[in-house]
Amino acid sequence: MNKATSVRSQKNVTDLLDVARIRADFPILARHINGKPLVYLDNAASSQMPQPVIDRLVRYQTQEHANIHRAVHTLSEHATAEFEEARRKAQRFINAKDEHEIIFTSGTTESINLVMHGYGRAFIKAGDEVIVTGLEHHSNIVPWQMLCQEKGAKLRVAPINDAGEILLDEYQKLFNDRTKFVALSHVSNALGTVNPVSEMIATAHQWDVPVLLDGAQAAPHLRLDVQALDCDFYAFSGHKICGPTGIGVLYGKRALLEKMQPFKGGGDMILSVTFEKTIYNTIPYKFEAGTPPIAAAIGMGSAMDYLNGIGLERIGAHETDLLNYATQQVGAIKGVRIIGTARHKAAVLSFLVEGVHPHDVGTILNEDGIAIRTGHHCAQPVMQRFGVPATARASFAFYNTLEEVDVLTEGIRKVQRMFG
Ligand code: C6P
Repeated sequence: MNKATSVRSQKNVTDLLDVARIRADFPILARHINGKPLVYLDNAASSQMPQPVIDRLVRYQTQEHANIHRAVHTLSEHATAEFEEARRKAQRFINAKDEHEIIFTSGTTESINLVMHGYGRAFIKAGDEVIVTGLEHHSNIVPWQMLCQEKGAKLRVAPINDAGEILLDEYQKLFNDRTKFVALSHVSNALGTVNPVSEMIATAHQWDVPVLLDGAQAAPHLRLDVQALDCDFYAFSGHKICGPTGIGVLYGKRALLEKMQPFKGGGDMILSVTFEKTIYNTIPYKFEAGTPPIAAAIGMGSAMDYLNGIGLERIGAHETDLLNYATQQVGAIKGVRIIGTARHKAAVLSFLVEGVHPHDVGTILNEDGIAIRTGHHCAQPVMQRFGVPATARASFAFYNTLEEVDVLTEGIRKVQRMFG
């Protein structure tokens, strides 16, 4: 019996998820890379797409495509209905109160930029303060830095400890009368830390400060409930939840969205236009200028159906098993250091192999068909905090197996052998 099988029988993972059946839904997982079976462990960058989602996209493109919200012909009315149904799927996926609180964007990055422009530029002024944390992806730093530069506001950063957890005391101490916004990751992409966001939101709300959650790395792994979280904004991407690229969601509380400025001007975001004055459309259309990514939105809705069909709880449980097993196996290799050891983590294992640059680790693993990400993971401040330029990062999805963790572990040993 190999190591993975013994762990699996101990943990009864197969009772939770029929991974073999699930893998059969993902054509790309049958590929060989460099003559070896693909071991895809770069899911935090982008997850793979199952056949039902691919089929949905093909059906849309071959049978249903037309522009939406514009014409009375059958195809346009049908495409409009499917697009709006995708909005309701997104609403249910995160348990938003109202479908009008769901804005389709091109992804997490655009969602955050929309809030920066629509809310930040309208309501944050010189001397105000915006809080982020030391765990953020550049997408949740740079827009707020740009805003602060433009307005003469101040960016304040909640620090993290050596495990990669936000120091809650320090976070709380940052609040004062000048604090006007908090932007915070739900799950860190570089380390996998799951942040105590409910507690952090409650603190911000005591000061009457709205909170945006960057959910890019939470949406694939956790059952989301924006009403229970009571966040003011929530952002995530379709391509990390087995959907297409070029689509994402911004959730915002109705009252906030209604008082925000549009992000982009153009068709569909207006009720009327004259050369003197434009009256903007109602939410969410006010924020969806131009022809949206219709196929991608419908495809993302189908991906949400697929994940719901398996169950986010079962997905999360299997990924926890994978992460625990990987942490144990990779962590046991002499000369390997795990970066990010928070008590509460999701699906991400960042590590360093002593004496080997992470890019070399990634290149050698790729020779054996193992896909991981190496670099700063668009989170340079996290790297700076740990005093490293880069890490190697394995990130898991529900279709990964314990046997694949063994292949990774053996791959890392091979890297060490090659570097003596
Ligand atoms: N992180 C990763 O490999 P977009 O590119 O807009 O879909 O998502 C941006 C983004 C924002 N926040 C977090 C926490 C993220 O992880 C990401 C994307 C990928 O970690 C690509 S850099």
